[in-house]
Amino acid sequence: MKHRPPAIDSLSRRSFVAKMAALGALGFAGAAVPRAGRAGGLELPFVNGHRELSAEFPGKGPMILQRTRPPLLETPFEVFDKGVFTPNDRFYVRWHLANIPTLIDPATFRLKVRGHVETPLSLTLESLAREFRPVELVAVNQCSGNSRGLFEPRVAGGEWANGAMGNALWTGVRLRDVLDRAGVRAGAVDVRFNGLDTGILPETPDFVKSLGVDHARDGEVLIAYAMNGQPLPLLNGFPLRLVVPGWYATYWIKMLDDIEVLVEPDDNFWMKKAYLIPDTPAADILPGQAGVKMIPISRMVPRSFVTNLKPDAELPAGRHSRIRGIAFGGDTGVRSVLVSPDAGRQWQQATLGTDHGKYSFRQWEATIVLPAPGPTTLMVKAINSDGVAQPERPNWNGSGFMRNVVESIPVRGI
Ligand SMILES: Nc1nc2c(c(=O)[nH]1)N[C@H]1C(S)=C(S)[C@@H](COP(=O)(O)O)O[C@H]1N2
Ligand SMILES: [Mo]
Repeated sequence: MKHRPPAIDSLSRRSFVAKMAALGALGFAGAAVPRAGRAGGLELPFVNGHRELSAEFPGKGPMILQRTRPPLLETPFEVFDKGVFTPNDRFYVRWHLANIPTLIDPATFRLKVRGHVETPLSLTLESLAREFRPVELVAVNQCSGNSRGLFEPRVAGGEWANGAMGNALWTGVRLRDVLDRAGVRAGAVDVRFNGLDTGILPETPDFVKSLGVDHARDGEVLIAYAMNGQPLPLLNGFPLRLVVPGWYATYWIKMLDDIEVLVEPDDNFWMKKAYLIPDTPAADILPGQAGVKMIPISRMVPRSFVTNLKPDAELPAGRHSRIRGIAFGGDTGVRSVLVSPDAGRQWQQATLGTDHGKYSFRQWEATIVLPAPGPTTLMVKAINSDGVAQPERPNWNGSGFMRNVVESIPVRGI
């Protein structure tokens, strides 16, 4: 089980700012989209699942190419077997709008805080790193549509397999501390976040998201300037991104440069039209079900995966096999992980690895015995600290959000 990635202590914050400055000027002078070149292909487990691997994006190793512009890059699943922290160069990427700055000068970059505040702010990266207390938190960033390609019946959208998620140590400052410096005035309702990316057409709604003012001030939401001890990769939001622990990544605004305190509920397109889910447990409805109340997506639900076996792996029947994987509780920690060697007839407890905090991936391992030679199904199920278990039947909705069914892997006893 891997150790923590290097953290940034207060003494090294000064040199960290210098490192960001150097990166902004040089490291990102390339294009946000690759020129050409492929690193092979692979099959995701659904119809039309063929994808190319690309290692041509700035700051990224081999990634599953879902789309080039704006980039949608999926983490190859074997990366999750290698450690509890997802490396920055293998961390998935998702953007809505195609104009993504490729050159950001950290010396002139400013984070603005404005709207219903006493004192509007325009903060340099240096003042954020030096004048506010640094905070560290390990948290899973997962796209609302992670695993959408596995929905049955199929739904439209980015056809991800299970790799639109990652776990990192985030370093930054509390959003609350920044809001407090500006002084949120009485009557504030929402806090809206915007990044530097824009659409190509003027009519494309800018990608902005909001949190309720109490959530924004809860002390857990961070403005992060580092990921696993390094500046954020350009495509993961250099130089600043919002980290909203336990909530789907749509709220984790990248290249964050503008925070606006609102006196009205935010009714922009991305809050009121997009990223809505049925107001039912795990956003689950029947295909075709009408008249369902829709609400903005918010908290994540528990999930777990086997990482050291591929589908149709062969395991010795009647003898011990070690299996391992990752789990996360969603908006809270992992209470337990259960595995079944026989398609859910019997379940046994897995051993949990190091606890990196309730919003982190949790590694697990177990010794199982396949009952007999021949095909069987391994299953893994997480139960979170609130007692919420993954469902045995897949949850479904028309946007392909929040999939969290108990995972099944066909294997063969030999
Ligand atoms: N500025 C900006 N931030 C954004 C987005 C975006 O399109 N623009 N997409 C959001 C969505 S839907 C997801 S899933 C995450 C993806 O984060 P990642 O690319 O760092 O993995 O970024 C979020 N933050
Ligand atoms: Mo997303």
